[in-house]
Amino acid sequence: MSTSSVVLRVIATVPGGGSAVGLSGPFAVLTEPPVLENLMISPGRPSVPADVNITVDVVGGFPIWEVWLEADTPAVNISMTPVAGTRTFYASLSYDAPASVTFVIRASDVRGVWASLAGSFEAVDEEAPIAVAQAEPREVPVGGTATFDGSASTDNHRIASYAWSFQDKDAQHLEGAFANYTFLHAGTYEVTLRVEDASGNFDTDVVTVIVASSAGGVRSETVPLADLCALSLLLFGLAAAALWVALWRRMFQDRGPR
Ligand SMILES: [Ca+2]
Repeated sequence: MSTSSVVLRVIATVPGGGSAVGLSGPFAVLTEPPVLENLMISPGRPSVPADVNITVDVVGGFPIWEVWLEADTPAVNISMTPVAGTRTFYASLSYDAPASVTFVIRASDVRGVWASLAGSFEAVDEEAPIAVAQAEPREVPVGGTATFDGSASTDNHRIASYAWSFQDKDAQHLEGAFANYTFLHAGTYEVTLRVEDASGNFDTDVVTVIVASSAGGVRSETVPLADLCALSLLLFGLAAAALWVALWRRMFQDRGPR
């Protein structure tokens, strides 16, 4: 316990100018500052968006005059609110973005004697974005250009990067919420969008683009085997029917009146 020594000097003056001086003491005067303890940050690792509650208990030999919270992010210097019937003071800070936060709490008693306590915490982003891949148009002729659109993707904070990837002979990579690409080969293309936030959380989505060999329709790169079989059977049937018709006509003409 810290003390200072104080001596009181009493001067008594009477009418007519006479006076007397008396000394009293020394007295021991308590100079110990208030104590800040039980600092609590809740939640301890806030995930944005989040409200962070900071509480501290302030005790001392004299009544507490005021308690302040000074933080760097956001830059504030606010008075903490006393909890009635306790020695606890609290304040709340809001975070929409990740941040490394440091703060100092200062408490002063009615004598003006004060003390401080420092703290820190990390406001983090642990929520992955939601990727939404779109393309316009979804069907293009060979030589046509499609625009990839990832602008409908969302995140609790913000999306830091958009990356498009697909295979067109070689692996193709494009960047940006919007990206244009001219297709030179017919086929069906699975275009993957990957969106990532500033904390490295990510999500993917796929949009399909069909590239037709001509403006009149979509040409497949390969014809399914079942379609080839069906076509062969049809041609064979037609040929057989034509042969039978020819035979019957030949027979009818051979047996007819001459
Ligand atoms: Ca996020």
